[in-house]
Amino acid sequence: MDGQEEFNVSRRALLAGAAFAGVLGTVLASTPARAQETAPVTGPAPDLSTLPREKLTLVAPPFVHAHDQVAKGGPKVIEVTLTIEEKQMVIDDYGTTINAMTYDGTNPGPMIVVHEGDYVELTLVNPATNSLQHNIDFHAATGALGGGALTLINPGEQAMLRFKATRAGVFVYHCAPGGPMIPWHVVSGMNGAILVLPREGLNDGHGNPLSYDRVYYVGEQDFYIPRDENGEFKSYEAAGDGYDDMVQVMRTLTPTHVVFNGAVGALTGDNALTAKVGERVLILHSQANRDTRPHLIGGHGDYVWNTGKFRNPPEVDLETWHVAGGSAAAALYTFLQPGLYAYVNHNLIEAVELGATAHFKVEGEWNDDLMTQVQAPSPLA
Ligand SMILES: [Cu+2]
Repeated sequence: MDGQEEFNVSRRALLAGAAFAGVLGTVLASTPARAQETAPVTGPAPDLSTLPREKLTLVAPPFVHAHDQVAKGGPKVIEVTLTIEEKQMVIDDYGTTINAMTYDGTNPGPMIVVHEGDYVELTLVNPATNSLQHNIDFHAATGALGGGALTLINPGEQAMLRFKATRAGVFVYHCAPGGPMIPWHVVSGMNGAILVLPREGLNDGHGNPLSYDRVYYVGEQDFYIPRDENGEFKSYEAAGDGYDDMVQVMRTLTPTHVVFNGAVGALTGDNALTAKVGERVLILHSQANRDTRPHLIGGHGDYVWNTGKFRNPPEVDLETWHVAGGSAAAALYTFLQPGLYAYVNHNLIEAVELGATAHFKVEGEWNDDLMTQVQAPSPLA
């Protein structure tokens, strides 16, 4: 299939999806009122020209751009630009590469932070230096395949999407250019997340506000790298060259790598996440394709929104939480002991053999009351 045919196929798939979404919309519109009770109240659209505008400067994960936890004033129009970058990325210590597809050059793409009721005005840029068609599907958005149907752009094009952030939570965004292109782009790294905070900030589900001193974004990624006849990982000149081989690996549903933030070791050693004893750390964890189960070894989740949606009360005191594929979770923890903590996907094979491990380096005073070594390892008495 040549490039143009591929574009046509994906456009057809997309149009079919849009038609389906239209049917679905009709069905949903006729559901009883009761089903609507929990839906967000949107009300009449305000005159957008009267709303203040704010331009975000995004930063590379695991960091998150500066933001207010409690919104100041009313809704705003938040301007964001994401630039699609196709690039070769090294994903492990052996120099294995992938022809990655990224938003802003990183896997995951940058975290975008807004407040419930804000309008997100996203400019998506596909530079002429890229070779493929891309778009963006925001799970936080309503309609048109999450915006995917309105943002499908060829190299050398850009599009602008505006959607209202009506639901508070942390939501995945990802590329979805139609048909078999969708999983290929997602497992080539093309996903990220948006944090839609309640205007009044987070709370514990009993009306008590919760805040954080630090926030980190961990994007988990499953990669499916083809091997040659000797079992060595293959590399390809261009993304399209590896498509057929990668699909074969994808269909086994067995990733060759499961990593945090784009590569084995991206968040360990010198790149370890840092905190101090007593600090409240919010960990946002996305997985755009596959279920996972984060666990902080030697710590807990004080408050965890497993589903990442803030109108649900958080669960407390968790040991491990579940992130459904295609979603993101939020976990708040106050570190109580210093030391090096491993933060893992607690499928320990994926953590240790495939790469899904991060480190938190925590400074502070040790608390003997919480734990002490009563006897160091010594010969049997
Ligand atoms: Cu894409």
